[in-house]
Amino acid sequence: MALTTNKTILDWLDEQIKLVNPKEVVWIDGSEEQLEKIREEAVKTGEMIKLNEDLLPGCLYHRTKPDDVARVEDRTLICSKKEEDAGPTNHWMEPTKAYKMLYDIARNSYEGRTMYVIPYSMGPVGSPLSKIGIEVTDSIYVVLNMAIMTRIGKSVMDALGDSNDWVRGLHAKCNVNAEERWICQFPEDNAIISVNSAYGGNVLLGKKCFALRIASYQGKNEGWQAEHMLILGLENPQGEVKYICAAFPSACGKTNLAMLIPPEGYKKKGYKVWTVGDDISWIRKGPDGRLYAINPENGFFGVAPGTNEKSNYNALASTKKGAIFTNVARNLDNNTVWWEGLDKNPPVNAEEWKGAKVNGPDYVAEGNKLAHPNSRFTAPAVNCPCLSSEFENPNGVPISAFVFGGRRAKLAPLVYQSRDWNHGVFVGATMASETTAAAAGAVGVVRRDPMAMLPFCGYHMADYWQHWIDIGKTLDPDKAPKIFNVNWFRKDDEGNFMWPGFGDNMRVLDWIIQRCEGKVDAKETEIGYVPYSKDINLEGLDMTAEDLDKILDVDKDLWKEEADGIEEYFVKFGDKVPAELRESLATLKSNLE
Ligand code: OXD
Ligand code: MN
Repeated sequence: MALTTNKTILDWLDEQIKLVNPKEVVWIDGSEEQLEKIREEAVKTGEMIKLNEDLLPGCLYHRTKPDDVARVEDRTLICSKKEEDAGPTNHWMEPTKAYKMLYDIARNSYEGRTMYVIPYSMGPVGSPLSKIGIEVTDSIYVVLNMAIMTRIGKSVMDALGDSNDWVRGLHAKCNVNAEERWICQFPEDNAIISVNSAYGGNVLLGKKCFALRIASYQGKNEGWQAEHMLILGLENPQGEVKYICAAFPSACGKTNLAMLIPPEGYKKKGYKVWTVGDDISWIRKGPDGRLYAINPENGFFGVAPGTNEKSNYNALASTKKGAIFTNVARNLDNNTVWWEGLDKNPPVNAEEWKGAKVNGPDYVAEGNKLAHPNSRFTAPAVNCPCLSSEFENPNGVPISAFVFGGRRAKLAPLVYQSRDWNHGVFVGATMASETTAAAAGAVGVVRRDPMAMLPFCGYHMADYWQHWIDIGKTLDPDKAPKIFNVNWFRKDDEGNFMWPGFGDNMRVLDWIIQRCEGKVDAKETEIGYVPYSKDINLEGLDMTAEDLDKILDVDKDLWKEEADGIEEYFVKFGDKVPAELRESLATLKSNLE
């Protein structure tokens, strides 16, 4: 039975039913009873495997098709009426053409199958910062993942009432045919259609499709921001908590930073880090004039390889119950999971991610991977030992600092602060990361990824920069978050990382908060404010102030090359580049003269 009388929803649903032609329609009401029945069915059909009930209670295992293991950026389209509104960094298709193409692919594709209707809320149900979506899907895997990643069910429909402010999402697995796989966003219609995939980022429509691509466009029109940012709270020994939002491209340790465990010395003094979110922030000005952020998600869809007790104790702990593992390896002796970097003992009696039974140690020694490099865990946020008590706060948390970061072997210092908001926007807009050996292609090539939003901005990137500038104009400079850049990845001439990273990044966050509180001075350089090495706490680290100075150094020649690179990058955006960003570039250039 329908969970709503909202006519806009019922009419839309009728159209979807006529299109895909399911054998039955099941509304997901959010009850544990219904979810348990669905889990049982998934296990019965073999779509999911139940893992060891003692070691991983309530956890399920799933494999996707080997050619359906990651987001597909070249098949992800922004379907705005005008191509120029999608901008030069997005793939675009005219909406009428896109709808026709997608309807032709999806038509009758649910034949003999069940249509699940998932009402979900991004953000706490009923919060003024939250938004609602409906995803219809023919995948049980999607239902069970959405049940972890979002708030679902009847209460969501009650909160929406008769409103038309909800995002339409159609997912059709079809034949999971890579040649006809499309992930399409229609920002002007509040609509998403995803066909021929069953992989997380392409099919959990609340995440990248809604919470970033559609929401970034909504935010521009409604005066708020959807950002690819973690949110963490840093508690000092007096019990005061300051919140930071941080954006990093993939493979820069975002989930690890969100769940950081402070070094011993800090822990002893009483410092703590609390996680509000690990991937996405929705940000809006509060009544006191400060910016407030919520995490629209309700779980973590994290990369498994590399996650271990040491690199991210809290993420690992989050996966111990009620989680879903996708494309990792299975240990057949005890029916648990394994991935590269979990520990040094690949299971002997193993099933690799595609399902072949192998001898784990031999298989790994031959240079194979037991888990897919992009294998994932879907873990409920409530499992996270360091989850912030503000996680459910409908008003969000007040943001003291925005942090941008990337992987730069030689260029960016460990940390620097922008001179002001507009310069901070320039720092975010021009951020870049060097490609690693983990991905195909040349290593060490600089890829610009503005605010880490390159694959996620639902409209013209330069208009998005302008939106950042415009937000800044509405803020009292004393209340605006301060903007920083970090680089955990500086290397010496021998190619060794110069900074220990992980928990020790706390030392940098400490400096950032002290800057926000006006408690510490900084050195004015060509690129912004850089710490005096004496002001970064090195207690307990095998590192001298001289070592630190090397990581804080600003190499003028390299920065001149960088400024030229930025100038060249801006050409792509023509006269749409906000004047404030051009000014920042001009200032950078003249500072480097
Ligand atoms: C993610 C991503 O999965 O950014 O969070 O790709
Ligand atoms: Mn992400």
